[in-house]
Amino acid sequence: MGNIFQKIIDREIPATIVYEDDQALAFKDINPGAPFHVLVIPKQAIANVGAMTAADEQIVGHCLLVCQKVAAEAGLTDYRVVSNNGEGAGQSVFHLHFHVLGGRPLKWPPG
Ligand code: DGP
Repeated sequence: MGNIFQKIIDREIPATIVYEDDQALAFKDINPGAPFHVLVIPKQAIANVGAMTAADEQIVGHCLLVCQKVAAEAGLTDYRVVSNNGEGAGQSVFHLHFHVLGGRPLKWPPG
């Protein structure tokens, strides 16, 4: 049981996985917003940045290093890492995830 990302971790639904280790998983976003759009998630269930506790510092730092790794492996030097926190900010899946977007010019701020 769990949200859609837990099902991806558990291999109950398919995803194009680009990186995995004991703590984190990275897979292609099903609805890409850029030529490169990967989601990096902790295997541990944390709803979002707002739900983090001090105990989650290590795993979230690890996820950011995975963001760095998948972007570098794709040959990207310029990319965006973003995490939507709450429905009003565009969060639709309540399992912490970092979007890694690149491969096109990225304007700031996003809409
Ligand atoms: P957010 O809106 O920030 O919570 O981002 C959720 C992202 O998850 C969104 O860009 C689409 C993606 N997504 C939702 N369901 C699936 C799925 O089943 N597989 C994959 N690969 N991505 C999904």
